[in-house]
Amino acid sequence: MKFHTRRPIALAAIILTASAALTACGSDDDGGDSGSSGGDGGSLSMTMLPKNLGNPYFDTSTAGAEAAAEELGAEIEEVGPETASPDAQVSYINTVAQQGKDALILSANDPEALCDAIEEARSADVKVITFDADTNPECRDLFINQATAEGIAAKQLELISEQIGGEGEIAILSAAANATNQNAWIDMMETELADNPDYANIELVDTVYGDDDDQKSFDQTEALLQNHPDLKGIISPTTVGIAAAARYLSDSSSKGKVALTGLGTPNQMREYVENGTVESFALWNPGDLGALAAYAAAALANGDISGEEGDSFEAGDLGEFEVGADGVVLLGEPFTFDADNIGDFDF
Ligand code: RAM
Repeated sequence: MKFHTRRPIALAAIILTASAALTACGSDDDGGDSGSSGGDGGSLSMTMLPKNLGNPYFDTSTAGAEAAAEELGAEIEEVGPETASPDAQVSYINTVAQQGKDALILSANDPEALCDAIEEARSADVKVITFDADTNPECRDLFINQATAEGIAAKQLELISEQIGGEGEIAILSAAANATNQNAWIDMMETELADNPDYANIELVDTVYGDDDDQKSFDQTEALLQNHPDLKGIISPTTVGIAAAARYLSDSSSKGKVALTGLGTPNQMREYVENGTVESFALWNPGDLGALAAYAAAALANGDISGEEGDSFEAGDLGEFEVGADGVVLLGEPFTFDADNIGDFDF
């Protein structure tokens, strides 16, 4: 696989605007220069708990959080299960409560199942910040949202529609069946498919789950193609799923005939864009998402903000952010990657 070094980006203003956050790539952990910080981090201690370990998306979000923690003078450690299941996350949350950490930053594998453990942690004075995949809002202090669910759903439909000429059968290859983030995006896509006349000739024929496991996602892709011989396109709103589906398609007779889009990391998707399996896909910068979560965690733990709507805090080079309704802080908008720009990104 080819890894491109991120070069100074001289792209059109629209790209810079849409992806201001994307330029601060989170693929290294050198912490950068001393810049503005989100507060006097002091000896804050934080734990980062992704859905599971071994997913490059979360490697990048953790690297972003580590860089932010370094700038804040805070300590951060990453822990997590092998599989993306809620049960597997509970014991890590219990440990954080016992350790009396200042903050827990987690991507939740279930909206409800973690709430008891989180409540224990919060009553032990741990600030709980979800990022990437939320719990029910009342369970946590803040949710750091990568982009609006509407924006993420709309982008994926726009891309698949372009790629299949606005008509035909499509299927979704998702992550785990109870993933809050993917389920919110899928709900929005279903609504948009039903309501938007532009999509009147597109039919969603199946939704399957690869559990953010590479092999299962690969096998589910094969099954989708076998079960739906007229399939024109697949949307995979998970970086694990889209990479596995691209690998399957690129070696199959469906390459170039069945379109594939969704949410992927440029480093995992580069070879499939370059070999013509995939035309375009979308994402945000997971490094920036992790960094923003760490700055928000520090601002809460330091008492700079309480998490009320309208509170604002500094997030280093990412700038100032405001807490919106339901304790949600929004990173930005999804960004589209294709053959013309994929060489500019390294994460
Ligand atoms: C996978 C995970 C993550 C999701 C991305 C798009 O890495 O499911 O939660 O946000 O895909």
